[in-house]
Amino acid sequence: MGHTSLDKIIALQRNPANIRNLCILAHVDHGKTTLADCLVASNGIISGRLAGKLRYLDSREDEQIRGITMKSSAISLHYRNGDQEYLLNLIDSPGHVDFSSEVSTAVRLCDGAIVVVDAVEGVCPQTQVVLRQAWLENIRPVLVINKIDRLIMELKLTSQEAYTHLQKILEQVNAVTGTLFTSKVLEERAEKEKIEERESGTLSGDQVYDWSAGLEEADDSHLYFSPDQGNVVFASAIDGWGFSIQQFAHIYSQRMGIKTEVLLKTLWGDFYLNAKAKKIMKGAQAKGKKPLFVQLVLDNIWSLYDAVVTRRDKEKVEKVVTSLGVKVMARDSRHSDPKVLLSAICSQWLPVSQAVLSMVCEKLPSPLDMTAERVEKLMSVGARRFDTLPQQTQELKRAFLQCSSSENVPVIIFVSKMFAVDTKALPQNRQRPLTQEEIAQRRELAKQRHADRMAADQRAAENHKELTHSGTPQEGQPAGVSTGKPAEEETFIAFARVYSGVVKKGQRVFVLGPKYDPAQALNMLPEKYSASDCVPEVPHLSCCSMESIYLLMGRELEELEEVPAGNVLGVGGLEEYVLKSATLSTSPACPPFTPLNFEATAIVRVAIEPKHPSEMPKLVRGMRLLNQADPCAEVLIQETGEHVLVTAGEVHLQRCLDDLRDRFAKIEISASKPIIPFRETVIRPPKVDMVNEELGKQHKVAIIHQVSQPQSHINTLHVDPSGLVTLTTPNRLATVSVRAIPLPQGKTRMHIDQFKMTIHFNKLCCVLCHPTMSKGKTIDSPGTVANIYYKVGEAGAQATVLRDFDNSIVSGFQLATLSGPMCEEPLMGVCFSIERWDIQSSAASQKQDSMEKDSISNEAVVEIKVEGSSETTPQAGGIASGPSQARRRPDVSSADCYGPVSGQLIAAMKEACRHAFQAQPQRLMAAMYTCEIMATAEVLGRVYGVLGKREGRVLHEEMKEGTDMFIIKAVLPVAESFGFADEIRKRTSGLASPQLVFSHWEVISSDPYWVPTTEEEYLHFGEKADSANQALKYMNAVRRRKGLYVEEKIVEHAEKQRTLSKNK
Ligand SMILES: Nc1nc2c(ncn2[C@@H]2O[C@H](COP(=O)(O)OP(=O)(O)OP(=O)(O)O)[C@@H](O)[C@H]2O)c(=O)[nH]1
Ligand SMILES: [Mg+2]
Repeated sequence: MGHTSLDKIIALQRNPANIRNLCILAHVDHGKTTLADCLVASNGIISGRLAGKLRYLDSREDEQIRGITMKSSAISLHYRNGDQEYLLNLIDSPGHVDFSSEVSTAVRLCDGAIVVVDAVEGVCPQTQVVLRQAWLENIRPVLVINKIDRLIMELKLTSQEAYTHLQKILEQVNAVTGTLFTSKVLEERAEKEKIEERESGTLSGDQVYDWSAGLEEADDSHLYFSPDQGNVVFASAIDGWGFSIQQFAHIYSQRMGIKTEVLLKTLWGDFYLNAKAKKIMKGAQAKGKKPLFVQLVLDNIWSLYDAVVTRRDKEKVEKVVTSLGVKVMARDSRHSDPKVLLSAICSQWLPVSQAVLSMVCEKLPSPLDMTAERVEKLMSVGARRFDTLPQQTQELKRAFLQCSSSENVPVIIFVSKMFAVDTKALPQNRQRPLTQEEIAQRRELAKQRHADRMAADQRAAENHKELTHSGTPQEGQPAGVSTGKPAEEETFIAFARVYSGVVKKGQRVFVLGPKYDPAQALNMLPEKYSASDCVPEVPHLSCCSMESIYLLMGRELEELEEVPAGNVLGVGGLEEYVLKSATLSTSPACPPFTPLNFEATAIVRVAIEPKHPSEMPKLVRGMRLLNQADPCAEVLIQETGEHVLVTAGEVHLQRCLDDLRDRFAKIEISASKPIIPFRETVIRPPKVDMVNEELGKQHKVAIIHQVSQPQSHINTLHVDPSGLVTLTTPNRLATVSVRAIPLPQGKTRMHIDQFKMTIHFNKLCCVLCHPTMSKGKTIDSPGTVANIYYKVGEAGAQATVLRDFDNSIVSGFQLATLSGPMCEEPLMGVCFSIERWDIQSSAASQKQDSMEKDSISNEAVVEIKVEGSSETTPQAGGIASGPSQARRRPDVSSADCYGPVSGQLIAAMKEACRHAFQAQPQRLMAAMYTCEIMATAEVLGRVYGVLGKREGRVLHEEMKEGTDMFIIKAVLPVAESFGFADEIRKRTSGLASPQLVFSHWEVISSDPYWVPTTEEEYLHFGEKADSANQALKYMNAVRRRKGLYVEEKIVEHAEKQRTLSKNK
C-alpha cells in the first residue's frame, strides 16, 4: 500500500463509525514498538524491510539507544478491510514501570487496546497492570501473542508443546480478566446492597436474605480472550507474520471443502481431523491425536522455519514459495541471513499488519459505541454521582454518545498530557519539498526579479537621482518558510481527543480546571455565555484559543484546519493555560473529566542545582517546562530552598535529567544523590533483647534518646516512667500530658472507641486523640483512612474552654508530626493521646475575651481541617493557622511577655509530642519496593547474591511453567535500590532484569539508638557494638544531609587505628 495522503485521512476523520482509537499495551520489551512498526509499514510510511528494526515511534535518541520506549506517541493509519475504509489512531505506549503514567495518558484517549504478550515470558507484572488500566477506563482489549518465533528457535518446542504453552498463556491472561470482573461484580453488589439498605431504612422482620454474589447471572463470556472469538492474534512481529484463526479457516475451507463456520469453531480447542471419516472429531487429547490447530496451523509454520532457517533447504523453500504463491526477490533468497528470506516469505503469506488491523476493525469499538457507563464515569469527578450533576451537564451525556460533528453541538476535548516538540519541527516552520509547479513559479519569479534589476540598473545609470527597489521584500522570501519568529525553542502540544463537536483552528474554548464546578458556574454566568466573550470571573475557569491543531503522525505533525469528533489530535497554543491535563469545552456546563488513574508513585527525589550559580533562573524555567512536559515528574522547592525533582524511578530520573540538560534548561546541572524518604515511628516495647534474652524489669523504664538538643523545657518537662510526658507552657498557664502509642500496622481497621477520644489526622498516618470530646467511631489504620468521625460532645464547662484552644493543639500536633526528632522526617503510624490538659482560668478568660466573637467559628475551622486531612496535606493548614492566629490578636501578646497563649500552647504541644515520641522505642520506617525478577536457573545464585547484599528479602520463587525461567518476588528498601537494576544486569550478563514498584513503608527492626546493656549483649556485640546498625546508618545519613548534628566516634584509640592501617 502506498503512502496515504493527508486528504484521505481528513476525509476518513469525518466518519466516526470507521474510526478506531487504540493503544498498544504490554509489559516492557514484549514487542509493542516492533508491532507498531509493522503496522506503520503497511501504510508505506516506512519500508517493510525496516519494520521492526527502525522502531519508528521511538523517536527520541535515548529511546533508540536504550531500546525502550519512554513516552506514548500517536500515529494515524489507514486500513481497508473488505469494502470499508478505516482510520486507525494508534498510540504506542511504554512498558517500563517508570513510565506507567504515560500509559495512563494513552489509555484515556482510546476506545480499545491491543495487549501484547511475549509467548515465552507470558503474563508479567506490567501485563496485569495494563489489563487493569484498560479495565478501569472501560476500554476493550484484544490480544496479540507475540514472539512465537522464540518458541521455535529459542525454546525449540515442538508444535504440539507450543500449542499447550499458548493455551496456558491464554489461561493466564483470562485469569487476570476474570479477577477484575469478579471484583467489579462484587463491588457493584455491595454498592447496591448499601443503597437498598438505606432506602428500606430499618430491616423488616420478614426480610429475605439473598446470599448470591451476583456472579451467577453476570455474563462475562464476551470479556475473555479466545481465538475462536476472533480477539486473539498469534504473531512474530520481528519476522513480520501474524494470523488469527479466521485466516486459516478461510484457507482450509477452500482447500478442504469444510465450512468456514465449522473451522472457526474447531480450529482452536480439543478437536482433531479424522481423515478417513472426513470428519472433525472432539477429544484430541484423550485419543492422543494432534489437535486441528497443531495440524493445520502450527505445523506449517514450524516446517517453514525448519526449511528456511534451520536446514536452509533450498529446494524445499522453493516448493513452499510456489505453493504459497508468494514472490521472493533474488537478493532476499541469496541473503546470508536466512531471517531475511523468512520475513520476505512470511510478510506476504501472513502479514501481521493485516491480521492485527482487521481484528482491530472488527473487534474494537468505534467512538460511536462509547457506553453510557463510561461517559458517566468520565463526567463524575471525585465522589460525585452522575445524577447529582446539574441538568444541563447531564444532557451533555447525549453529546458524548452521539459523537456528532455538527455545528450546533458543544465541543468537548480532553487533554491527557502536554508534550514538547522542537519549534523548528512544527509544520508551519518546516521546510517542505517543493512541488514541480512551485519550482516553475520560483523560476519565473527569479527571472522577473533579474529582469527588473537589470531594468532598474539601466534606469539608475540613466538617472542617478532616482533610487528604486525591485520586488517587494515578501517576494524575496522563499515559499514554505514561515515568516513567524520562533521565540521559544520548545513548543508545547496538547495530546488530546475530541469527544464531541468539531475543533477548528483558532476556536475559543473554556479551559475547565480539575476543581471546576459546573453547577456553581451555571449560576454565575449569564445564559448563552460563550468562550469568545470576555474572561469570566468563575473559579477554575479560563478561556483560551486553540491556535493550531495538528494530526499526530509519529515523529511528525501535520497542520489541520479542523478535526471532527472521535479523533485524537494535537493542539498548540495551550501552554499558558494547561499544565498537564485538562478538559476543554465550548459549554460551561461541561464538567472536568475524572483525573487519570496513575499507577506509579513518584518516589525518587533529587536536589538539582546549576553548575554555575548564575544560571539559576534558567534552571528554574527549565524545571517548570519539564514539569509541564512530563505527566508524572514533580518539581518543587523544599523548605531548605533546594530545587527538588521527584520521579518514578531511576530510568525516569535519568530521562528527566537529560531533558533538563539538553532541551529545557540547556545548562550544565548537577543532581544530588537521590534523597531517600524515611518515616519515623514508635513501636511497642520489645520483650526480648538483642540476644533473644527476655528483658528484665529494669528495662521498662522509659529512656529518652535524644540527639544533643537544647534543653529549653527542662524545668517544665516531666516524663513519667510509663512514657507519659507532661509539659507546662513557659508562663505556666497551660499543661498538657501526652503519650505516644504505636498504631497497628497493616490495613486493618481499628476501633477508636478503645481510646474514647476524638481523632485528628495528619497525613493519614498520625492520630491525635484527646479526651475532652466524645468518641469517634471506626477508622482505618495508616494509609487507608476512609472515614473519620468527628463530633463535639458535651463534657461540661471545662470542655468548652478547652475547645477554644483546640486549634493550637492541632497545630502543635501537626508541627510535631511534620518532622520527627530522629532525623526530621515525617512521623507515621503514631497516635498521640492527650491524657490530661489543664488551662488556668486566667488564660482561658483572656482568650475568651479576645475570641468571643469567633469561638464558634473556631470549632468549625477544626472540623474542616479534620475532614480535609483525608485528602489534602493538613500540615500546611496547621502551620498557617498557628502564626496567623497569633497575628490576629496582638492585644493578647502584648499582655504576656511569653507571647499569646495559643502560640505557647502550639510550642508546648509540639515539644510534648516530640518528647512523648522519644519516650517510646523509636524506629525508622523505610520505603520498600516490590521487585519481580525473571532469571534462568544458572544465574539464580547471583541474583540472590545481589539481593542479599542490598538487604532484599525474597518473598517467593517459582518456576514459570513451560520455560526454564524462575520468577523471584522480593522486597527491597528504596534506599538500597539505586544501581540495583544495573548490578543485576551486569552480574547476570543481562539474563535477568528486575522491575521495581513502590509498595509500602516498613519498620526497620533495628533500634538506631541501641547500645549493649546486658552481659550477653556485651559478649555478643563487643563493647563498642560497632557491628552494622542499618537504622543508625540511614538516620545519620539523613541527618548529615540536613546539616544536623551527628553523634559519631571518629577515632577512639588513635594508636591502634594507626597500627591497623599500617598493617593493611
Ligand atoms: N524474537 C523476537 N523478538 C522480538 C519480536 N518482537 C520484538 N522483538 C524484540 O524484542 C525487543 C523489544 O522490542 P520493542 O518493540 O522495543 O518492545 P516494546 O514492547 O516496545 O518495549 P518498551 O516500549 O520498552 O516497553 C527488541 O529487541 C525486538 O527486536 C518477535 O516477534 N520475536
Ligand atoms: Mg516500545
